[in-house]
Amino acid sequence: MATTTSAAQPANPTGRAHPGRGDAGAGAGLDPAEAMGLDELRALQLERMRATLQRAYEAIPFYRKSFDAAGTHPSELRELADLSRFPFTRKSDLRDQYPFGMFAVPRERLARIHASSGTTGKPTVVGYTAGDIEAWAGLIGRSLRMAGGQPGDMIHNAYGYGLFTGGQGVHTGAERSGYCVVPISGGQTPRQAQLINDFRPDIITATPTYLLTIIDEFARQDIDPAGTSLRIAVCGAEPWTDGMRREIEGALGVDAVDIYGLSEVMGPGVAMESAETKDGPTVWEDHFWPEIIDPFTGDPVPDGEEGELVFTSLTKEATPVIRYRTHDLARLLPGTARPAMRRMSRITGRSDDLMIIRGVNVYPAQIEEVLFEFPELSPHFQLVLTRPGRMDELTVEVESRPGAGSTGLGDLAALVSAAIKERVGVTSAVAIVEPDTLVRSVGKLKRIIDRREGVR
Ligand code: DLL
Repeated sequence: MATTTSAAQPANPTGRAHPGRGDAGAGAGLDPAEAMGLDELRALQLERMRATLQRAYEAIPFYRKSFDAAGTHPSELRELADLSRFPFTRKSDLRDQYPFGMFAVPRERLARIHASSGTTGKPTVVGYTAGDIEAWAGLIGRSLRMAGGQPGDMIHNAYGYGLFTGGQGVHTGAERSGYCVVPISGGQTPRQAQLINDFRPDIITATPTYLLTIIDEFARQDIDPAGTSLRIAVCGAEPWTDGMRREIEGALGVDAVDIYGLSEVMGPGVAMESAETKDGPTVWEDHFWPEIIDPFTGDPVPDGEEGELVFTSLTKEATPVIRYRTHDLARLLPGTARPAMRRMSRITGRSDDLMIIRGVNVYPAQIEEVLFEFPELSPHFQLVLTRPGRMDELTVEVESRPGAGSTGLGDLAALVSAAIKERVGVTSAVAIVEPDTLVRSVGKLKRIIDRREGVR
């Protein structure tokens, strides 16, 4: 499948060491599962997978029906590889079971409900028992430690609060792990900059594009972003590239690390990148079993090859998911920060963001990588799709950096367009616009503006 995005390379452009801080690595303070050897981990996963399949089959009519229809039964799982005999779960299945049809526990055992917004139709609803919340909190605690945090640190939490799992998920986990949380949520950007300046937090949690918006706001308030108290940025909830990492690290003087998750599987903290290795998120495999499949045939593909990420929850009580298709494209890589647990590459893209321009598959992250090679261009861009005739056309609208001037921008646009053609293979028009003219992110940014009549 078409992609040019490479795995994250180890990078520490700030070169800042944090004596006495940081991920404990192979040392003290790890959860026992983080330090397990491969055999022990596989045995735990098999035991948990069996129990999950059994519970799903007994308690959720949807799973009983789908296993029966596929001619499988939980007793057929003798080894982990047998999971491939079980059917996938799709987002549409969760929608069809709206609101509580995927719940394995009675209403009275639920401690919380989240839901994904979903741009069309009904939201997907997920539930958590008190035990699920505790497990999630533990994974957030682990993830923050992996990012270089430690109890006592203050977290400025700019993920949105509400039905979205980002804000509340990070909040509960951080609080229970001994951190002090500032629950600012997304939006009110002038106030975000002011509070970071005044409260002096150690860690910021935000989508990478919203963090860019906050960085711009510092400039507007004459605050030097590199002079803030922040040491760590925990960014996720949308695709981002190493170019974006360098931008954020360079502007704020932080370690910027990648946190991955999705509401159907839990929320933030399904996988987390180590600040020491910066080589892609480690999947917390004692709680989630990852697979990569060919998105067209559904066949498993070997580790190291790109395909669609699929997760089976191993411990979830309220809404266990079996072989949930994420639509996220990634590769599974050998463990580094936690040797027995596999890493995932950065998400190359999700099928919802796939643009097919004159037969060429393009994801926004591929364009982002190219744009970061031009120092005159800011990280603010959007992709506009039009269909003036019979063919789709792509226009890359990108802001110049403040101070880049406006002379020669026409030549630059032609160079950028040529670079995109060469690296991504797609023909695009490039429009370089004035600083501060494109819409800013307050959470997950909508990169693609679809102006094609009658499409979608
Ligand atoms: O975005 C959960 C989350 C919150 C993750 C805060 C990280 C930080 P959903 O709203 O259900 O949940 O969206 C899940 O977002 O399938 C990916 O397409 C995308 N996504 C999440 N994390 C990353 C990441 C939350 N680190 C969907 N890189 C997923 C790329 C990500 N894409």
